[in-house]
Amino acid sequence: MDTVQYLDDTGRPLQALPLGPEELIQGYRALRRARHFDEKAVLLQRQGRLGVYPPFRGQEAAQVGVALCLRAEHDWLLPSYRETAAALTFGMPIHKLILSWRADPAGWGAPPGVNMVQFYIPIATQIPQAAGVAYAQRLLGKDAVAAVFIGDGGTSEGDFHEGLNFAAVFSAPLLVVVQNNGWAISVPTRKQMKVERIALRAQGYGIPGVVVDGNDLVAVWSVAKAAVERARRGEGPTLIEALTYRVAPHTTSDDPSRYRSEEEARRWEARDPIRRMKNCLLHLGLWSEEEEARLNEELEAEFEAELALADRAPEPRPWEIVEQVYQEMQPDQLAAWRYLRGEA
Ligand SMILES: Cc1ncc(C[n+]2csc(CCOP(=O)(O)OP(=O)(O)O)c2C)c(N)n1
Repeated sequence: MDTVQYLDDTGRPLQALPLGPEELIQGYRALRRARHFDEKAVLLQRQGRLGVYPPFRGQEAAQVGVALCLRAEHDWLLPSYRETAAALTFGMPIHKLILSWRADPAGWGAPPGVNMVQFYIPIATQIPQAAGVAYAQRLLGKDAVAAVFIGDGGTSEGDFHEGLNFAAVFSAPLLVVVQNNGWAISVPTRKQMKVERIALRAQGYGIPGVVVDGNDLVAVWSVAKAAVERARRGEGPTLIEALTYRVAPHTTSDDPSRYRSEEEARRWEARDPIRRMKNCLLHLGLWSEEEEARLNEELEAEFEAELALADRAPEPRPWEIVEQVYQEMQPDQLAAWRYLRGEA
């Protein structure tokens, strides 16, 4: 299968770009904002101010390109734990994301006007749920779409296939974005499947499958745009495979040197999505080092203000741990809740 690509590895356009100057700059700023969050989050985790955190370094374009096609108050985003960049670009406030990765219930749930479901930690359960959310939009007579993300490893799960088949059969307005980052923790993609490309599987469900250079923001954005338009027209789901790489460890608790070569990571770092996009802008005369310095200051100030907001949030109370599972607490939860409150 051909891979959709607009920029070469250094960021030079390979063909006429389908995005205007304003969109290109908006996209670059979103990429930088995501990277800034990720770098800060890893530092906070190292200081013990964040729980276990799954970094996305290297995967910014694959997430940001999709989120930029969606309208937060109209469409739906169902991210896995890896998609903080998508959540941020979609409209989740930074302090909420910080609290979320502190496992503080105050960070869970999206504010009004941001249709995002909390990050999924179990693998692949989000796919059938996203198919349902997307189908519900049709039943409600809206032209809203749902976008769901999964990793290459997650596509080995039954839920992936069930969800895709349901979405295909019911023409649900769904984008299924597989971030193929080469690894499911320590298991390489070649041990997850016998097909060469995950996008080939789309044929088995009777829907379009597209392979895109996941480190090329222009390519991801344009592929996602086409899939969103198709879904809004009522033509059903698209399976997008974004080829990318997890430069960072699987989580802050992982040590990738135990299973992959440093040389592999270095090869991918040379294809960094942010450097490519910056070079593209410089090449087109749309960016300067002064603007870069201003952007850095802006991002730093924004993050510091949001971090202060997160730090001011009240400590979660122990009994909240059982409060948010069911609409009504079950008898054993009620007992635990009373115990934690010191009432039993
Ligand atoms: C149902 C389920 N099984 C196992 C796990 C443990 N687990 C967490 S991440 C992971 C690997 C996922 O790899 P992939 O889908 O490629 O996503 P990536 O982390 O690379 O983005 C596994 C097996 C889980 N969270 N949920």
